[in-house]
Amino acid sequence: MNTYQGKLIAPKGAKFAIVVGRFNEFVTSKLLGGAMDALNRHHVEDACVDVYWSPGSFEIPLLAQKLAAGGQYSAVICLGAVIRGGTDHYRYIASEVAKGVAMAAMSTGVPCIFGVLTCDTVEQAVDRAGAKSGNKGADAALSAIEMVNLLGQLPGGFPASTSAKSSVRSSAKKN
Ligand code: INI
Repeated sequence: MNTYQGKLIAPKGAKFAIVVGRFNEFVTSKLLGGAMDALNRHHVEDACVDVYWSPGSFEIPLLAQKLAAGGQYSAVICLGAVIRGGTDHYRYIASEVAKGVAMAAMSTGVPCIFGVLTCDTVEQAVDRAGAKSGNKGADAALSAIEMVNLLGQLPGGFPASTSAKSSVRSSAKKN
């Protein structure tokens, strides 16, 4: 029996994009700090990371999709903070960003990691951004490294983004 599992080792030459929403920046900047810290601790240097700020979480999927399809990045780490307000607005944003990030990954073959907090209160968001409940930005960065490593073990190996690029090209040809 063969069992495959990603190690927390980024393959040499792996490049990461981080897309981070500016809305609730007091939380998302902490997620970004946690993600960078986790990447650095796992020997991913700053030069191998590009950070893109979107206005809010709703805009994250489009950026993630474009970056993943571009073929430059091994993974896209998506960070945001959606916090329930007095209306339903929160619910629409939360469901669109979750669906959109999943679609970006599925349509390109590049891991797009969901590090977007969806919280009832500001306190919950702060807790998950480095206070009581860890740092979900750091967790997202570790998931990204693990996925890049795991995809590298699949037939075809690393870089995973090469196959994504060719699948995007071939679907573009059909249209
Ligand atoms: N964006 C967030 O990232 N978090 C929120 O909690 C939020 N709320 O609640 O409004 C939010 N709104 C902005 C949204 O993401 C878009 O930027 C905006 O609607 C423009 O498209």
